[in-house]
Amino acid sequence: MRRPVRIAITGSAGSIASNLLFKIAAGEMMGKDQPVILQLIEVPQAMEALRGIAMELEDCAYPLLHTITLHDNVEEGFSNAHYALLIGARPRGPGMERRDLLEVNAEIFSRQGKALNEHANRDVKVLVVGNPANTNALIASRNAPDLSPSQFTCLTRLDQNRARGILATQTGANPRDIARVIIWGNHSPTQYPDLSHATIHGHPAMDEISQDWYADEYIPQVQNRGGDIIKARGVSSAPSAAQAITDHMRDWCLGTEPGEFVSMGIVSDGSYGIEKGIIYSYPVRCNYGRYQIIQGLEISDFSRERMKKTEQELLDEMAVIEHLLPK
Ligand code: NAX
Repeated sequence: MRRPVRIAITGSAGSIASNLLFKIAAGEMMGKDQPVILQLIEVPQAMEALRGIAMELEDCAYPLLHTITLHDNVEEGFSNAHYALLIGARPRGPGMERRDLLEVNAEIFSRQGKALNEHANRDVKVLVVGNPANTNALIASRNAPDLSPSQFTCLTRLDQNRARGILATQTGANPRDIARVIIWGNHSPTQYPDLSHATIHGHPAMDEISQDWYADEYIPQVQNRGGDIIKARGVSSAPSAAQAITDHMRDWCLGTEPGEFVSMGIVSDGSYGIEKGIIYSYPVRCNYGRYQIIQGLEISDFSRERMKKTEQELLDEMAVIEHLLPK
């Protein structure tokens, strides 16, 4: 048996984590031969609920679940973590402006970045899920000067999975036969789900759908899926978010399928003319625990306009919190 890896998770008593923890403990994320130590982190008021979740995990008697530890602070919770899943965030309250939301989360993610810098394993892989995910990841990374910005990612895999699922339903294909769907930019309604390079059974996906359906129905449907789920269920996506987190981390750590690429929010190196330094969702290929941006894709004017729009939103978000970033 391998040595166990340490996975720290904030927001561990929340809806997403309540689905995710059981998948991790069952080996769906790190592999069926990889024992895990779960370092579960919550705010002090939620520690009792967290104890309940820990009891349920224990009651599943998972062979791969080595140890569970519970923490009401990130400094202790991130200790020696190989992986950090930052799910907890402050939701938008009544009367709260987007600016207030960005600023209050900036404080939370500054502290988490500092704590990762001081206490986590030097090779820690970080996934930010809590919204606004891209900008929260940027803040955490900027507060961790001893870690590489490439260690910080944010979740856009849920958007990619949604884009695949909706296309599968429309065309009657199995999602497994759909490849190379891309999400560019921000995890927000400005994101751009791009099918120009996507394939179904190896043939161009765009041959199977009309341009009008793509532009007028498909793109807005993917962009607004999160809001539509809240309207329908009264609660936000949780099982699908847990699946996407599992997919993101598994691919990052164990590698992408041959020939496939996946979308991850990562620090921009200026590829495709996007501002360097922001956290932007790109198509990547992963191998040996590292990711590489897919280069050389042809970008149409239609795509360029949408990629720029979502980039601009990220630049605007950064402008709001810039004064809170360490110099
Ligand atoms: P819940 O409100 O069910 O759970 C959040 C949990 O985080 C709560 O238990 C809370 O006590 C805890 N928490 C808050 N601040 C914390 C802190 N500083 N340290 C530790 N724990 C803290 O929300 P849930 O549905 O689980 O969603 C969590 C976050 O994911 C939200 O910000 C949500 O907007 C975001 N999402 C992001 C997605 C993405 O694709 N990037 C998709 C799903 C989801 O909407």
